[in-house]
Amino acid sequence: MQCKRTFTLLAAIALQTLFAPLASAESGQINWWGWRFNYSTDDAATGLTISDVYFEGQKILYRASFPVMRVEYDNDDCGPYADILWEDAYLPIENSQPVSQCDGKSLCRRSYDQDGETYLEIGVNAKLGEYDIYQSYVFNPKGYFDAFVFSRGLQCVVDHSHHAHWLFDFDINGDDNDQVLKNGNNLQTSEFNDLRRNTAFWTVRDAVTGTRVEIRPGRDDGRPDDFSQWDAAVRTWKSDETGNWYWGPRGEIGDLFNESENINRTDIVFWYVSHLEHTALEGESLWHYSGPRVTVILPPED
Ligand SMILES: [Cu+2]
Repeated sequence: MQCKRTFTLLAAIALQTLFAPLASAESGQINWWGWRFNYSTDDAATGLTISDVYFEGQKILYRASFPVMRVEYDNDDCGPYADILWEDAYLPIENSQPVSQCDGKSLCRRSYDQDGETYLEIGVNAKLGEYDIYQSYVFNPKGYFDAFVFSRGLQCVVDHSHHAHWLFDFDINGDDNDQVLKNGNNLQTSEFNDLRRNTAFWTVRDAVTGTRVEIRPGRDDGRPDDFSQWDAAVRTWKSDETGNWYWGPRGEIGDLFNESENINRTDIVFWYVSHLEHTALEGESLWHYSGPRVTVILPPED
């Protein structure tokens, strides 16, 4: 009996090794409760991206991506780091951490009910050094989605902050005629940096159709500091400003591409930054998460 059990165990390990899910890029398409989009981890080193995002047949985003998470340790005891999610970092989820239903998969695609609401989640699990990182988008049929990043782990047992950067390349009803407003009424005409302290939410709308989105901070999006000084930045779209992160751990989005160019009735991109403080005392197993909510608001039908 002992022998047989040993054999079974060894066979199981061998099989597991044989069929161990390799880190590999994945992509696909989703059509779910009014939402339609493509997702991919193939795109070079910008985490899980969603592209050609439509809600109720209206184009909302060309692409949303996660180019970098900058990390600063107190007194530079470790790092600083520019954590970039890419193919070789993807690892299968284990022990339902941080989400259930996806054990053994690095790309998690699931739907679930919570508090009477239905959600669709698409996320990717990764490990970079000692960090576990899970980056996801969670959609609701009412027209909003949350962009999340979960992280845990300690590269050094020292207090530090993670600064997660999302790049939303909005194309509301196409790439022309987009406008950006602060707090729902304050129209912006040239590129700017912003703080949640000063602006509660941002609107991106199509000036012709009136279709719009509101971008609102998540509950735990933290505060900027000297190392990462801004919460949001809006720029004119340019192809060479919307791909990979080339600016290392100390690259400050507030200083990048800020040339006071026109952002009224044109193609724009929206950078959003959350700041996760992580104390050494909390240990390496506690997950932190943060990220903004994007809500689509369609104009009333005639
Ligand atoms: Cu941390």
